[in-house]
Amino acid sequence: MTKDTSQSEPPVPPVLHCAGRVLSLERPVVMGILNVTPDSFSDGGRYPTVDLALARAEQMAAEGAAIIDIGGESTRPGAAPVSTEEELRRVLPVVERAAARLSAIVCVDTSNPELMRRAEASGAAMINDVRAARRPGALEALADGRMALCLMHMQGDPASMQLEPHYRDALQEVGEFLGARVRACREAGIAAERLCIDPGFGFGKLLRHNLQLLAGLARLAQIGPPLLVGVSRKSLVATLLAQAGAAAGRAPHERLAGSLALASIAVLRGARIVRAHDVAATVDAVRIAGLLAADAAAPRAAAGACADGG
Ligand code: 9MG
Repeated sequence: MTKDTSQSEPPVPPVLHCAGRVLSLERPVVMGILNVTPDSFSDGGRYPTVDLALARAEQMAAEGAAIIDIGGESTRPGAAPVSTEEELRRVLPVVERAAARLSAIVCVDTSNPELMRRAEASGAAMINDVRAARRPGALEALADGRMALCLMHMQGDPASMQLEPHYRDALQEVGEFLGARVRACREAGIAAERLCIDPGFGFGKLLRHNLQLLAGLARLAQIGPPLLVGVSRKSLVATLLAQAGAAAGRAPHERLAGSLALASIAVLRGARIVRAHDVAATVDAVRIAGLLAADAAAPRAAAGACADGG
């Protein structure tokens, strides 16, 4: 699963090439979530017009999101698929206006090759694909363009993925899957600098699988591409809170502090991009975790940064 480090090369600063722009990941960044769906689990139906969606994108960018992830198909457990026509109708007008107005990277959360092509033409610079470019035509659509791509692991599909997730060794299998998808992208002609990888917390995983992945994030980070992690408001947060003694059944909007705790742990274990609903709070958490992660890697640099602040 890991990179060959026997020939020691100087460390390459992590970057993501996004349709002609270079996003530095030397410090971890936040990807703000914008669901333009009627049925997403936490914020479905909140942005029914292009103007409302754009206002939310602007707010997240102002709060420090480096990437705005716009999705028109709910991928929550049990969600039904959406037609191509409907997905294009929901997403493209928002992408076009967001890309024209914002300096943040505009990303589209889709597995649909037709939307991938149309998104780039509308100004998107990144695709977030929970199916890791496995739909027929997806690799070709991406290879023909210059957008960055997030390859996420999911066992099964959203309609049935939480019914019976099964792994011999979740960390090993997710790592092998992500490595294989990176190779498939490279063979299709997609440059390594355009890729990031994501273990897909909650996508066909029970609590014990999510915890194995969280514990093993540093190993996944060694596969090569920058690591993206999404835990924001997920049921994993509520389950862990209940196990730790909090009241059971925390609703999605009551999971902020727990989400920040997990995001910070992810950054300390190597995540470079954190996908989140609550951008301002996550930016602060990720800044501190990023500073401490840098400190662990090169103690004197961060110690200097903390010199006059206690
Ligand atoms: C769309 N979506 C929902 N959860 C996600 C996660 O954890 N990672 C990525 N890449 N996308 C997600």
